[in-house]
Amino acid sequence: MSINGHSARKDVRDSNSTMLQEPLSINDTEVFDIIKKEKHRQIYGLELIASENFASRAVLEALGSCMNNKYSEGYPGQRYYGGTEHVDELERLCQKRALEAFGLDSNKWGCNVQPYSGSPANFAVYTAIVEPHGRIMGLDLPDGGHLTHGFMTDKKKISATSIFFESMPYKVNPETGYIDYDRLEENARLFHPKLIIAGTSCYSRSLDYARLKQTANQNGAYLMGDMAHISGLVAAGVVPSPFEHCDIVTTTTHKTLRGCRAGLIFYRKGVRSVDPKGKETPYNLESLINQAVFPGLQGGPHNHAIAGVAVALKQAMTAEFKAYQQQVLANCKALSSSLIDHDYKIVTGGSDNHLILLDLRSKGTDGGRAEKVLEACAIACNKNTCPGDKSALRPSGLRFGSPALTSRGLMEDDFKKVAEFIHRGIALTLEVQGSLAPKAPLKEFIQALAQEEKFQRQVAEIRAEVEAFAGQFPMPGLPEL
Ligand code: DSN
Repeated sequence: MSINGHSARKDVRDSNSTMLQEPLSINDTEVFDIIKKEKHRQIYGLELIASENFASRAVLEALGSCMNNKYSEGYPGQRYYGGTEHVDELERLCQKRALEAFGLDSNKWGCNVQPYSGSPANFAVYTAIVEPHGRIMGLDLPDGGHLTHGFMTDKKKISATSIFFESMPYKVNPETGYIDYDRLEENARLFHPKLIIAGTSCYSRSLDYARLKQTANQNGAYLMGDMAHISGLVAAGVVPSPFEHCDIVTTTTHKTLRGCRAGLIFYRKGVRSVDPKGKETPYNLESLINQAVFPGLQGGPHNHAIAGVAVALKQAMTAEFKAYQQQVLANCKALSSSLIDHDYKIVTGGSDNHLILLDLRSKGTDGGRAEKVLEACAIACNKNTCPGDKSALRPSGLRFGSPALTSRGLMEDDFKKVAEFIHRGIALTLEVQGSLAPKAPLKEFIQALAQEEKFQRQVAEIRAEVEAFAGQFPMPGLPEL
């Protein structure tokens, strides 16, 4: 090897080492700058999206660790790769903490911690226990259910759940906003589902799990709880738990549970039923669910995410976490009652959990327009259909949640202030709308908001106050990113 050849190899090694060791701020300023802008948005904005939260520094450190580098298809003790002794230890720890955090006996429950998130977790359960074109009933998306619970429209099957399985939704009563359990029971008698889903994405009341289990039993169906939105509240024991009545429970880990983005599937073990002659039928969920996750649907588990989830689950068992969840409920009630004081209608009249759904029909506007104005004012929330909406294309409501801002330390009085900001944003929405023809499309509304000087002035005024207010509260997470 020539001297030159040697030095060329050394150059390769040095430059490679530089690329591998440089901090993000130097190595990729483009991505770094985008992250900084997003961090600024999170610090100086009001994050009211009900499914979002701020993960802790420890969770983000685990997520950004070397656990990202390891492949480990299979399960602890039975992997398709070598070098898995530490990821085995981590996965077992995460499983143990998952059961402990929800007060579950390991003889009666198991947990698969490998799902990449909530949607894959749900699909894995369907794949495990419902045959192709088998029947599933979940709360309809426009009524507060989730896409993966089987959403389809009159024209199109939207969710893969409705493509590969037969889906019949259940609904809320359009007058009250509460789930119509009687109608669900009637329809289930006709449809004979294999699986009923007890889960929501936008429903501000606790589910009647006992009633849902009764309906499932009448049809020999499994009951699956999807507690993605409320799992932190369940772990803290401040809302009813799905575990008492469900056969299977799925969750994401980044909403009220405040971990990194991932999913969990809890399944029952032991005896499923005993017939009148005393013959026992065992649950067979453990192997079905594990096989559906891997090798059925997924490849290697995201070990860095499992590490982050394990950290979040440890935090979820603390007294501080329980106090946080109690505050999430108190703050949501404060937001709800302040908006009612400002003469807004809240679907079901209030909330038992971390979210509310504001019905803007009586105000003569809709969620799409209000969401745009609030976004311009640095208030993040999302438009949502209200019970009885004729079209999902023009949803009448706005969904607000308290978990994220509660993680930043806001208390009830702060949420009253948040309600005032929302009220000012909606008043501006009405003003912009009033300047246009009655049926002006959303595009025209957005144009008027962005181009009319008087509207921009008001947006800038509200935004400056929101930013000054939000900027006072500490932002959890990594110090720089
Ligand atoms: N995207 C979540 C939500 O906002 O409710 C559900 O997955």
